[in-house]
Amino acid sequence: MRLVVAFLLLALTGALAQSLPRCGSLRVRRSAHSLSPAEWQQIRRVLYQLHRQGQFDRFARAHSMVFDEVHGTAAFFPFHRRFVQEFEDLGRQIDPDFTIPYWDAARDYRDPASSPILQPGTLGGDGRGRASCVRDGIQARWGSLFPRRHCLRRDFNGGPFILPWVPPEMISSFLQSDTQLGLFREHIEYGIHGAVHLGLGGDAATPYAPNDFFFFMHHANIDRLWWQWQVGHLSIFDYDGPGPNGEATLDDIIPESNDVNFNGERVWSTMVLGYGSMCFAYDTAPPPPGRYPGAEDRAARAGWQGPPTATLSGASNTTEANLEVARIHAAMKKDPVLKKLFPGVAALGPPSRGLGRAPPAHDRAANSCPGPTAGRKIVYPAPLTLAWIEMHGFDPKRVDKLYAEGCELIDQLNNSTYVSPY
Ligand SMILES: *[C@@H]1O[C@H](CO)[C@@H](O)[C@H](O)[C@H]1NC(C)=O
Ligand SMILES: *[C@@H]1O[C@H](CO)[C@@H](O)[C@H](O)[C@H]1NC(C)=O
Ligand SMILES: *[C@@H]1O[C@H](CO)[C@@H](O)[C@H](O)[C@H]1NC(C)=O
Ligand SMILES: [Cu+2]
Repeated sequence: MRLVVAFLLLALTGALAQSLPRCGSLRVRRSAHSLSPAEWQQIRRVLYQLHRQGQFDRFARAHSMVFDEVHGTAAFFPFHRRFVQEFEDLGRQIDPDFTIPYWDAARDYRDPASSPILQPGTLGGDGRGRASCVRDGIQARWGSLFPRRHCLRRDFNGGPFILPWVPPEMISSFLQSDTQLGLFREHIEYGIHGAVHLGLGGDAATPYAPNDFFFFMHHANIDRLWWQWQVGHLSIFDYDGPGPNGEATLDDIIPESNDVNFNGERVWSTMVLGYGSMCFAYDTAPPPPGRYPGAEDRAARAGWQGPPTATLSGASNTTEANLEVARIHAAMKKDPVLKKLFPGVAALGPPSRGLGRAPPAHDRAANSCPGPTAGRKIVYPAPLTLAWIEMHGFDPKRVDKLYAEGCELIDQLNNSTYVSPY
């Protein structure tokens, strides 16, 4: 009997008992907003080769094959982390410096079509003509083979515009207040994840979205947010939600297909950046821990360095994130209800601790004519479409409930002294 119990314990904790070697070198994923024209050209050259090799077709097919297993389930985060890394590795065989930039899409949420990432020198804009073919940017006039031969398509969801995405403040609130990874996953998946796919339209709004390189930049960003959540919360090994056999576990196999196969790798091997094959980090997120976290995870985290706002804000721009955090901190003095929505900011104490002095809530930007980004009320994100909800098998009532809560959060901020830097 005792032997059986011991065996069961071993089976349960087996995954966590293992550890992975530290990466010899780390590639640092940077914000796409910070890349130079020359860097975009460098990316274009690598993508051109990957396209010729058929990798885009392969990844589009692979993503379609596992689609139901990796959306609306706990596997959403680990699968996409592993999937993007696999693609990045292929790019590095062509150019050892190749790194997938992340697209901090929330920064562009008010008017996404005017994003610097959707211009002729970057990803290019809306599709043109009857078939909505992409004609500019680093994938101009590309053909795709999956699911059948077609031009790479984009079809913005607001005509020539893209409907608003999710404001960074909302993501900041999720980062701070979601104590369950499962809830955070829902907030991200029904929020910024879906908003960007749907906003671009065309291939981006289908299971074969990897035809469009935006997919990898978008998922690198989703991955950055997951990492921030992992570091900012109780354990970077937190994993819950629907799995292949009921509740998900770290021993689940990462969903794979013949096209992109991970040799039966388990979810746990993706959990810690900087270890095993997860040899990447994010320029504005906390760096990998100094040693592989085990049961003593919390102790390992205590010595963790990073900018104070790194786990409090969904935004990657440190200047803006600092401003956001300081302003929310100032606003919650008058509107204590904000403390529940931003517990991380509330816990900061006087803003002198690492944040710099809080700027007055109503500074020049707030009182002068609103510029293109400053001093305006936050706008609501566009809701997911019913077709998108059905394609993913989400529960529409659940999606609507979380959406309504998000709108309440915006109302709370709009009704406070808070002025958004975005
Ligand atoms: C960060 O935000 C500030 C203020 O909006 C802006 O001036 C700066 O260019 C941004 N930095 C990057 C790298 O985008
Ligand atoms: C807006 O803020 C004021 C003052 O803080 C408060 O009295 C009022 O109830 C708030 N309204 C809403 C809808 O939250
Ligand atoms: C906050 O913004 C939303 C969306 O624009 C708006 O409907 C709401 O009335 C605003 N609240 C305040 C207090 O301005
Ligand atoms: Cu996906």
